[in-house]
Amino acid sequence: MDSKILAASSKHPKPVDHVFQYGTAGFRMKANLLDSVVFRVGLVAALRSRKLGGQTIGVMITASHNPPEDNGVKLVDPMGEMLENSWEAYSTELANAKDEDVVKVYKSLEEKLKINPDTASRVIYARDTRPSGPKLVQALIDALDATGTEYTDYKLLTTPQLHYLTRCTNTEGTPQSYGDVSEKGYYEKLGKAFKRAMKGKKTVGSVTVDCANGVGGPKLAELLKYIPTGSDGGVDIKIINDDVLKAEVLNHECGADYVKTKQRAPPSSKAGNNERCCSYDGDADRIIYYFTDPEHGFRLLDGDRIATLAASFIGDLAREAGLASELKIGVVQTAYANGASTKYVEKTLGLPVVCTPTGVKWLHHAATKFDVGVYFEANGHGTVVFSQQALKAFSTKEPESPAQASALETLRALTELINQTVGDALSDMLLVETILAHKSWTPKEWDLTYTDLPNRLVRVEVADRNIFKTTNAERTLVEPQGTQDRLDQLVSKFKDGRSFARASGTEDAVRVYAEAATRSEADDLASKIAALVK
Ligand code: NG1
Ligand code: ZN
Repeated sequence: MDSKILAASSKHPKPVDHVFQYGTAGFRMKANLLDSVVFRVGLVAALRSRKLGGQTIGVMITASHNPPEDNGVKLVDPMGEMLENSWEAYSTELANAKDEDVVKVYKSLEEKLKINPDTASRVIYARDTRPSGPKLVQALIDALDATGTEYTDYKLLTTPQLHYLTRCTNTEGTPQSYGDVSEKGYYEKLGKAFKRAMKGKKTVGSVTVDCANGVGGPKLAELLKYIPTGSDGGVDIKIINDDVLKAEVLNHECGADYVKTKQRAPPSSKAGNNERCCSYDGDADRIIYYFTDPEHGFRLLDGDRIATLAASFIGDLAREAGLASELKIGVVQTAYANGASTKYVEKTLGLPVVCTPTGVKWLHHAATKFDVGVYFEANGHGTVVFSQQALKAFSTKEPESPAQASALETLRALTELINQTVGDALSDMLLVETILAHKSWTPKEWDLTYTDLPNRLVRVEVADRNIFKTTNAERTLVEPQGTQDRLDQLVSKFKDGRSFARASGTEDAVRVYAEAATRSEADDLASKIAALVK
């Protein structure tokens, strides 16, 4: 095997002087720098699979909301979760090895982790619509062939579809089976669960879906064949920005990241006042809702809104089902969640909120501590996870009334509708549509549940972002010394003021977030804190 790895590696030389890091979103950069990285990630996937006794590992080639010329690669663990933390460091180590040291580092990991090279290794993989994808897939295949790994190429998929398939592959034929191991199985599962959850209801008006000209477009079109639409009741979906043939339009002036950061609808959107709209990102693991209010203009319904909507609906159902005292329901957010949403969950919904550092893996992990854990980043990446106890309660509780039976049936349908492996724009959208249909809400009623505190997020270029060290889920700076005290003093002068600064994990910059009672105060506070950290 060593000579095979050596020969294959020579076809994928590492660009000199480039330092790679497996970050919160895997490896991500300009696609022309990624060839050696993807090859070596293939080696890591083989090691990881062998370490786990031949369980299947997922490899996704995507750069999500980044521009079309970028690409990236990330690994998916057997149950569809993100790669275990310690393996991020092994991936980084192998990605940065000199060409002549690749086999040596591979062998040293094998030895250190006590991996038996004779154990079978299995991988499944997919990519988004970027033109650089097929060439990078070849680099991956070369690594899988060199390591004697069995593999299945799922071609084009959304990131959450690959997470789904990874879990299905590893649970096939067991009592924990997550669904049929095929792309069709994914649509069938969602379609069936959506019909059950909707109970013949229909959403008010239509929803316009901006697919960011990414892989979500064709996949949503496919999903529509499995769900009730238009005259059958259900949901009336209008797809826009679904051009995957012109590479340059991917994420260009559209998509969830554009809408969230620019706080405006994509210019291509023709939706009228009060019409519900949503945007996916380039690999369809994020979703953001929005609409135009005739009085107040553009209104964003972001990840915090989806989390509060889901928590409120599931909390009500658990009460109606007589399970409220048995099940711990909670919401997980990051420090970027709007303070008004946190207050709404704690005070109005009466549910606990946990704050974790940025990065979905932290949120996901914290959510699994609840029986029903709702987690979302403000940017629209999130889902709901259910504990074994919750699943058991939903399926075994004897209903004492037709109302209880109905609530239990809706809860069971939701556990099938929600992609519990990872944030999933298609599944999250069907969840939101189900809740709005049950409540007969337009986006206006949803928007009225609470009022966001005015906030500002600024990106500050600094000489060295690594000097900024935080604690308390990134809300408190421990270094540079004294900075947090000065920050606190500035914040104390603002009504409802809150602010924090942390080094970005994906960009060479420090991000400053500030919120306060009014727009001008939030802006003022953000610029004062930005000046402080500069
Ligand atoms: P960084 O660059 O570490 O702030 C950003 C997003 C995260 C997350 C990651 C991964 C903000 C403020 N930060 O992280 O929420 O999505 O990218 O994509 O949106
Ligand atoms: Zn994404």
